[in-house]
Amino acid sequence: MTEQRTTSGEKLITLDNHLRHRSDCDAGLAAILNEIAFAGKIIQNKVRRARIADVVGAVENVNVQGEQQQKLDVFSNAVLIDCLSNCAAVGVIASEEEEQALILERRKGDGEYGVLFDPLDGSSNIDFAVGVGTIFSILRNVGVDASTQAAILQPGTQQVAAGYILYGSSVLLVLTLGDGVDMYVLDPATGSFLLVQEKVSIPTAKKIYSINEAYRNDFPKGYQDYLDFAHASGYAARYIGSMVADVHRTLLKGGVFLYPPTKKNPQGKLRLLYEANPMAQIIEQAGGKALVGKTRLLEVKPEKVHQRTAVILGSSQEVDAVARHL
Ligand code: AHM
Ligand code: MG
Repeated sequence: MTEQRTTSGEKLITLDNHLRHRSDCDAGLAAILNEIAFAGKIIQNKVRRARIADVVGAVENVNVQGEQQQKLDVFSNAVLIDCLSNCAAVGVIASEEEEQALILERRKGDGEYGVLFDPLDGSSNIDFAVGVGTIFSILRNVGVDASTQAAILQPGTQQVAAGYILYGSSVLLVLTLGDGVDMYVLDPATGSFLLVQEKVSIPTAKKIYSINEAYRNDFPKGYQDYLDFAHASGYAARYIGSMVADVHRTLLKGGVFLYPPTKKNPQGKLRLLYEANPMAQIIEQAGGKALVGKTRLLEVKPEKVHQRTAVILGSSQEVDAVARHL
């Protein structure tokens, strides 16, 4: 892991500056990432002022997945769509909160990227001031056709960039462009995301598992066997119930994060395109592994925008330990 060092003692490389000096980031991609970061600043402000601004709690709608929408889900979704719609490089947008992918008609054919996101993951935790986050995936906008969603139904290996913004006790942007993972922190004094770590790497092993163990009896037998192994081997359990926060801890501290198939969600609960794929790319780029059962998660060919998947991701040795039991 490379810690940023400066002569002043302050970390002063902004996200924008850092992206401008990368050969693997064209102007369109940089513009999109800056728009996502800008949306994140607006969302974090609303999250922080949630009780003051009266945006705690649910709206009457359920979303396309049949889940209760929180006021902040709706707000965050609208902010991201507004910001990304202003960006000429975006041709397609897909969100957890929208039934269909939005093809930006006026740019059909020349918006060269597709952006997929979960605007506010873990939002059922928002009323309790628990860390929540925005997860995003950026793909090349191939074969845009308003009648299909082909542009976004690409395996995770095709992601040009992926990342998340964690609205926790500080606001972090974790990003990969397919060549390592960089971490930025939002500086409240300047309103800028500042680079704090390049080439973030995940520990290869750590005896921590992160799973909703209350569903144990609903998991396939292999996962139950893994939990028995973990109990017998001195593992600790850590589960926030907010994927961004659980994956972020796993990235920095090591361990394994799992969301197996359950009787209620036989395909798993998490969404492949805008939750599992971006997190899998971050973890792989940091030196870890991400699987669905025994298959590499990033190679799954998606069939539906809101497709669900099981997830095993984290330190390579810990992911291997789970896979050995399946
Ligand atoms: P959401 O996108 O509706 O917020 O749901 C996803 C969240 C993840 O953040 C978290 O990992 C998971 O749901 C927790 O699910 P459970 O409460 O079943 O453990
Ligand atoms: Mg989510």
